[in-house]
Amino acid sequence: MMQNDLFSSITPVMEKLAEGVFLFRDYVDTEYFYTQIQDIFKQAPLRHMITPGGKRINVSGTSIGKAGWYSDRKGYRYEMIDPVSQKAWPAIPQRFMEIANKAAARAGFEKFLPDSCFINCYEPGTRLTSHQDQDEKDFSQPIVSVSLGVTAIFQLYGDQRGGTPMNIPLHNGDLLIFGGIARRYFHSVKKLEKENHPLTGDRRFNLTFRKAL
Ligand code: MD6
Ligand code: FE
Repeated sequence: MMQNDLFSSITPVMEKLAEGVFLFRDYVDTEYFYTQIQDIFKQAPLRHMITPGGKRINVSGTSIGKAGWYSDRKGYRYEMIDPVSQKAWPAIPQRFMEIANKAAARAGFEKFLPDSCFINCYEPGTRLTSHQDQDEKDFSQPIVSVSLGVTAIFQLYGDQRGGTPMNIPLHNGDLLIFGGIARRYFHSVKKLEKENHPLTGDRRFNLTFRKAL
């Protein structure tokens, strides 16, 4: 601990972007997160899932935690066993839990204890179409998202799939909280531009911490 460091005691800035939506810029230790997810991918590889309608999801993903979000012809759901590795999903690192929990508490969501974290990987040109996150049990719990690497534009709509969104650029290290009235809002991620980031190359990673069960 740097007890005498003037900055060590300063509380990170939290911006309120809308009712239920909070942003902490440059909040996490991205090298630590990136090292951890590389290790996770060895156990639960990134994969392209299939929508219930049979479309390949261009953004690849995997999960950590007790439950992992999954999609195939049978539907969207949470799975306790990774259908690819046939093993339990890797555990959420303790430090990830602490970071998500502490930020959520600052935003007014006490006792946020995620049991699932979905990790997305965006390659240049990929995007995430407008959706609601509604496969979780308890909507009073927020979702906490951490972005790594290339900047993406996160688009927040309302109760409808389209319309004019609020555009939120998410940079390396940013942490976004999505709860309360906004928990069921539609949102999307714009097509990733071809850029180079020192940590992740041309890719972007996003981790979404949830209380799924
Ligand atoms: C992403 N995020 O940022 C995708 N969902 O790559 C999400 O879909 C998301 O960031 C719910 C709450 C926060 C999110
Ligand atoms: Fe989402």
